[in-house]
Order: sequence, then C-alpha cells, then structure tokens
Amino acid sequence: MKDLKRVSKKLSFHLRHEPDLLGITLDPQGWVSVDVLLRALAAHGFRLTRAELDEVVANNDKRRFAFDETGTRIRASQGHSVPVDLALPDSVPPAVLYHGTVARFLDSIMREGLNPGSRHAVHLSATTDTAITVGARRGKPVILRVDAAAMHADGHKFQLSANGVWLAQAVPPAYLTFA
Ligand code: HQG
Repeated sequence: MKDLKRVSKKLSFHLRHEPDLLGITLDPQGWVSVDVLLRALAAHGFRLTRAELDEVVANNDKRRFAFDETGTRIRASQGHSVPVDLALPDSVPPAVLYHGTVARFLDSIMREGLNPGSRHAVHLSATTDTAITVGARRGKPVILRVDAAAMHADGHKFQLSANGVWLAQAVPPAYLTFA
C-alpha cells in the first residue's frame, strides 16, 4: 500500500487548491468523478487503485475526503482555497468553539478578528485539544475562545463540515477571548 500520508497530501493539494495542475475540474460543490481523478493521477505518474483510494478515504487521520452517496464522486470535506460552495446546511454551534493559532498573529487577529485568509472559511474546533494541534502546526500554540453562542444569537452562520470542523465566514474580535 502506498504511504497514506503522501496520498492524502497529494489529494488535498489537488482537491482543495490546484485541480488545474492535475487537469481536472471540480464542480461547484467541489466534487470530481473518482474515475476522472484516478485517470488524471495516473496520467501524472501517480498510480492509485480504487481500493487504495477507498483505504485513504476510510483511514485518513482527519477524514479529509468524502465520497458522494453513490460512491462515484469524491471531494475534500473542507480546507479549499478554490471557490466552492460545499452546500452545507447552517447548524447551531456549541456555545463555545476554539481556534488554535500562534502569538505572532495575535495583534492582527485581535484587531481584525479571524478571517479565512486563502481558505473559504475560518476553521474552528469543538475542543481545545484539536485547537492545540491546529495551532502547533505553526509553533507554540495559542488557543482563542470563540463565543459561538453570542455569534449565533447575533445572526452569524455556522456550518459543520463532514469531518467535524466548524466553519464560519469570519469571527469579529468582540467574540474572541483567550482560552
Ligand atoms: C491566522 C489544517 C492574522 C489563523 C488544520 C491561522 C485545520 C490570522 C492562519 C485547517 C487572522 C490561517 C485550518 C488575522 C486568522 N490576522 N492571522 N486577522 N485570522 N489568522 O491554515 O485554522 O491538515 O488557513 O490563526 O488542522 O490554521 O489541512 O487555517 O493561523 O483544520 O486538513 O491565519 O488546516 O487541516 O491558516 O487551519 P490556515 P488554520 P488539514
């Protein structure tokens, strides 16, 4: 079996950020046919069987990818920088959500709030453990507490991705405190 992490990184790159570089087109909700994807990967020297793809989708540490209900299409569940409408329903968030970041971003975050940067949404976590892992990707993690109950009461929309990430368009600074 191919290295799962290597396959996951390759799929993330093309299904979230650079479909063009693989010669594939994502539909408006981010889906692409599994056959088309496997053929495009093979054409670029990255041979992957359907069974191997199934294993990556099933065993991926963050369940980053999902098949549609027919199993014929695949997409990344979140994290895109290409414009997609995941068509996720709005959901009522837990009263408190967390965001893991690092100290060097704090001045800007406390001034502007959390913004999605190059991604299509701000990623928020239901637990401090997950937020610590997210922040630790960039250095010593700093955990911010998001008053999601107040945001929701004030009309801000939240969606829950298929892999348990809470998504929001932005988090104004008034809803942020240190966890
Ligand atoms: C920061 C990974 C300055 C924000 C993870 C973060 C996650 C600001 C960075 C997922 C800011 C954006 C997403 C502002 C936000 N001023 N900095 N106003 N607002 N930031 O990678 O949340 O492995 O786009 O704090 O595990 O770190 O890819 O977002 O540090 O789930 O599946 O700007 O990516 O998942 O960074 O991570 P990112 P993120 P995967």
